[in-house]
Amino acid sequence: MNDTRPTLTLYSHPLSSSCWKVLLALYETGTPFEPALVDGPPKTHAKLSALWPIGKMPVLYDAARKQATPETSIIIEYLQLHYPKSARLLPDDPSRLLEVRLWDRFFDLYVHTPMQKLVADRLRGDADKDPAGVRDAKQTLDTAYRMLEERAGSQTWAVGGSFTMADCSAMPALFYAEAVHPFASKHPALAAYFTGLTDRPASRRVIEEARPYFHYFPFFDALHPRFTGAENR
Ligand SMILES: N[C@@H](CCC(=O)N[C@@H](CS)C(=O)NCC(=O)O)C(=O)O
Repeated sequence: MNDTRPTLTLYSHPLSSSCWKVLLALYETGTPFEPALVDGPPKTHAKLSALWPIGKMPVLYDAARKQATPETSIIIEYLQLHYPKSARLLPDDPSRLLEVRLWDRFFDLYVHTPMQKLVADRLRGDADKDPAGVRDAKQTLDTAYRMLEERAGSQTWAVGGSFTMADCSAMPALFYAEAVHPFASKHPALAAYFTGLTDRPASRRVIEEARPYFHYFPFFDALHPRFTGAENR
């Protein structure tokens, strides 16, 4: 009998912003995979930390190649290399590809990372708070929002007219950033881009799957009711 189970396993959690980035790529391209729930700190998850001792999720395991791939952008590039589907998230043109990589880095380093800093600080005890780090993170976000506002006015997606890896990166970063350090009221073009991102079926799916866990997010009250489901109650 043929084993029809997908060869790809994604070690992930439905609430994790980094996992959303890869889930979006998988859903956008219709690539079959099995999720393996990392319930608790990834560093204490035996299988994940054996595959990637750094202990951050997600990690993709490909049983066909017996290969583990960490780091969201590398996972997406791996998927495009070995599991190419009709929806392409990385353009063939080398100059456009470079631009996609730049904006993918931009969202990871200058939106996602400072957003995570603010979330982590909220979870820390009073003695461990880092006010200077929080101030720096907010400044980085403000600069990023200004740059993105200018950019969003002139194109539909992060890089031109088609949805790419940079948009997979943008969606979770902006989703949680809007709750921890809001941008939408001051940056209309960025807000419109964010609405376009969250309206995609793949985004709706990751949000839906995260909904049972949203109450663990320390800025839960700042999430828009259309995302938590409160709007429909
Ligand atoms: N650079 C990594 C970041 C991954 C990341 O920050 N993962 C978070 C979840 S959103 C994590 O595993 N945090 C647990 C920890 O740091 O212990 C990537 O792009 O994959």
